[in-house]
Amino acid sequence: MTGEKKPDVPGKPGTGEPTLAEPTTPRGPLPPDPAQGRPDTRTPTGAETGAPPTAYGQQGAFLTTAQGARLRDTDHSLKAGPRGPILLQDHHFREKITHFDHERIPERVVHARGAGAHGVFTSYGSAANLTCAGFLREKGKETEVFVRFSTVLGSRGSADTVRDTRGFATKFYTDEGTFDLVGNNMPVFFIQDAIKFPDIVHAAKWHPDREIPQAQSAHDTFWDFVSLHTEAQHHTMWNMSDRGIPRSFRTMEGFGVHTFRLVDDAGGTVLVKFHWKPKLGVHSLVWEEAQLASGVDPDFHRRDLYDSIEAGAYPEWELGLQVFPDTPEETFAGIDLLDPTKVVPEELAPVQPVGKLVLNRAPTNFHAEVEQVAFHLGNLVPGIDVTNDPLLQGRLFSYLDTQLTRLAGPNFPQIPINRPHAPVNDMLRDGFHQHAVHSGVAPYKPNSLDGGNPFPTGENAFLDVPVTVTEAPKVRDLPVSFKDHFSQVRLFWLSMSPVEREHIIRAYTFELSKCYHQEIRERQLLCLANIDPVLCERVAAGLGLPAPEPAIPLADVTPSPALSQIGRQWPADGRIIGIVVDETGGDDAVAGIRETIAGAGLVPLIIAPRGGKVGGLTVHRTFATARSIEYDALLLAAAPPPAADVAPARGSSRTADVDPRVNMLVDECWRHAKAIGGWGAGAELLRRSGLADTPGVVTQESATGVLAAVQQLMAEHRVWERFPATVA
Ligand code: HDE
Repeated sequence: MTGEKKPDVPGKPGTGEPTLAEPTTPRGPLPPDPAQGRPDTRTPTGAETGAPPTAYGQQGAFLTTAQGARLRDTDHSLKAGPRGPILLQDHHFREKITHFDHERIPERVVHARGAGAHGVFTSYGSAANLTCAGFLREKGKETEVFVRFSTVLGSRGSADTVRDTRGFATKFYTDEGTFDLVGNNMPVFFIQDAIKFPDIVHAAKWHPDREIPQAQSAHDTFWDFVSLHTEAQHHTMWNMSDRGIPRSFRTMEGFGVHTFRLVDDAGGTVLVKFHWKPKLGVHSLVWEEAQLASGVDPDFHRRDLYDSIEAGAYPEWELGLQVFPDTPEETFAGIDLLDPTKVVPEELAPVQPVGKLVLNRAPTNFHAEVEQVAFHLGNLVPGIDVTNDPLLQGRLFSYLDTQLTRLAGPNFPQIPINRPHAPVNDMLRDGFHQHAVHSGVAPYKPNSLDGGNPFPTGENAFLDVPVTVTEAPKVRDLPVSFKDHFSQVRLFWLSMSPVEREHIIRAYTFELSKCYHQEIRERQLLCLANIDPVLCERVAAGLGLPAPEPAIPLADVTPSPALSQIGRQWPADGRIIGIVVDETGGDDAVAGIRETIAGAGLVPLIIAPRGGKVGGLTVHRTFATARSIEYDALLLAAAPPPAADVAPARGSSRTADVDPRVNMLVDECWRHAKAIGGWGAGAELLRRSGLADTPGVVTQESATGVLAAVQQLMAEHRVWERFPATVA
């Protein structure tokens, strides 16, 4: 089933159509998709018994019961006469309803809302001198992967664009067993010891009495906890920064957070931190977009992931390593590598690329794959080992434990998405939902009855690195170095550009304004005072409170420009350009522009007064649905007049002859710092609205000239000059 080509549908690159398969593109029914045959429910053990695969899966054209008996009717329950009561004897009714009643499984206690995709990881071979893990060591080696992205706080049905940390969990199905890299889009965590995980999660999730707010940290219990528990301040500032509202999953960085240990062929070790670097660069929403998307399209990130895969604009990341010598102190440049609230600036330890991840296949069935996938930090392969980071150590227990309830028993590794691609020969037996038909009589060691099978081996086997554990008393404590809670928050703050700082100030102000308890706001201001006086004063001013003095000296830190998202150029692949046309479909240039955009690997969407076709062009969005959030740039090929059934324009009388929804779209795109271009009547509209002479607005007579200038602007993601820089 893997890698099978989907039938060609309109909307593929090179067809002249937009690269997204638009639902408005008229087309006949698709031919049967070979990937949607029977679900593959074989287990590796089942296949090994030599039984035909069909013995294990669903098949055939006819509807049957779960036991394979063909059915005549599934629309009517068996009744005592057409007007009579349903008979208890109706076995099909009872099977159908009972199964339905049990369709849902418990959602994850955290990271409940997610989306996943299949892909391939290709090793560059550059880590060959660091690890014996085959999937990293061998140049060109391809390994199948499944990745699940998630928000942390919200329930399964919550909105995608809330301010939150994002999960970035990757399952590598390597030849040597499954390796799970269960990371986040932020490199630090709220707590330093796993025993506090229930505390931070109880504080950050909804209030227990009313179960509000959903998927938000803007409430009293969250700020109560983080202001009292100052080791959370670093992660909190990452959440308040633009990293808390990613533009899409494919523009997020990923981090393993903890320090891991790599082992080479000779048993030599190094300490490493894992990084995922997105090909399209790190790119975030602006706050107003995030709020709009929560209403206009709560599935914004999920949709973007699947649309981009469908369009062939496959999301890509490079896996990189920060490498540190494995010394007894486990520090680097004075930074404790076991403290998960600290980063090592990339300027001190550059991220070395070791491979490439491409996501190229959406799930076939969301429940079977995205809901049932089970990640676990203990899924390690030879060549990768853990360290004593006390957060990591606790996670090693939690993941396996949580799956026992969530996936109802100990046999969840046999669920198709969780099955290793390496041969399995364990001595684990029985339990709920046992799919394997194990042969043999001696699942114990030592045995003579099964010929001593299976045999432990030293060949290519997992190695627990024999690190020396210092002779120390048994204590409930942490190292002294973990007590520095503020210096790296200041480092992060000072590494931001002015516009990013402005966003951080606004995020703190918004969130704290949502708290009911004055003492919580005041306590958080005390924390901000220890980070930076400007930050503290600005947030205090927004809250109408006095700014307190710092309780500790401000840390003397060197900023790390690599932490900022702004100031670099990125490829524009797969990004979306909206083109506004009128009832005529705009001028002749539109069709050509659309093809140029699609040919360059971007997605052109025609925005018109109504659906269907205008002037021979397929309409993808109408004025009724088009909002700025969807577009990375906007082109105006016309200045459409107001539709008869739309309320008259308000605001500028200079553009009152233009459809107010177009005026709103242009205003929104401008406010959200998107590149805007226009030619002909479109350019005239921009001039009349007073935007033509502002940064990032292109007006020219030639449509191709406009497009070229807009594409250039898109390389920086946004027209940052439009945001007033009030923080130096
Ligand atoms: Fe998790 N975390 N976590 N976490 N975590 C879970 O496992 C936990 C932490 C992360 O898409 C749970 O299967 C503890 C850090 C991701 O399925 C649970 C601690 C990081 C996902 C759990 C942490 C993560 C989870 C809930 C503190 C980034 C979603 C459901 C010691 C490095 C995986 C599940 C998916 C999920 C426990 C902290 C990332 C309860 C105890 C740090 C991406 O086991």
